Amino acid sequence: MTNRTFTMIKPDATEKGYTGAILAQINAAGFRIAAMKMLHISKEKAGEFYAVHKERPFYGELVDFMSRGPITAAILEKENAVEDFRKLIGATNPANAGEGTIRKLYAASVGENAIHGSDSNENAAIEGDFFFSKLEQF
Ligand code: 3AN
Repeated sequence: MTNRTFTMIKPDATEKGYTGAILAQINAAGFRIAAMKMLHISKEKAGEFYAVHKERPFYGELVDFMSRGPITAAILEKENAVEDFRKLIGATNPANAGEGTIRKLYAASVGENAIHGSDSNENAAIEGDFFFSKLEQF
C-alpha cells in the first residue's frame, strides 16, 4: 500500500502557462509534493515511458507530443493518492471530464490532455522511479 502517485504536466499545458495554476489546484486538493522537476524529454525517453501503448494507433502522435516541449514531472503524496488524483484530473478525454477537474479546465483534446496520473500503485512506483533517483524523492 503506497500513498504516492506520479504526475506530469504535459507540453500543451506548459505552453499555455497553466503550470502554476495546476500545481496550486493539486496542493489545494491535499497532495504533498514529494519530488518535482521541469524537463524536456527526448522522443526516445517518451517512447520508453509509454512503451505499454506501443501497439496503439496513437503511439507515434503521443511520443511526438510528449517530447514537443517541457513538462513538469512530480511525485505526489496523500492518502489514497492514485485514486484521488485520477478523480482530480478527470477522464482521459476532456469532453468526458467532470466539472472542475484539471482536464476539464485545462485540456484541449484526448491527445493533448494537459496532465498524466498513474493508474495503479505499482505503476506510480515504476513511473516515479523512471524520472527520479531515490535521492530526489522526499
Ligand atoms: P490516462 O492518461 O487517462 O491514463 P491512457 O493511459 O489510456 O489514459 O492513455 C495515455 C495517454 O495516451 C493519454 N493521456 C493521452 O495523452 C493519450 N491517448 C489516449 N487515448 C488517445 C487517443 N484516442 N488519441 C490520442 N491520444 C490518446
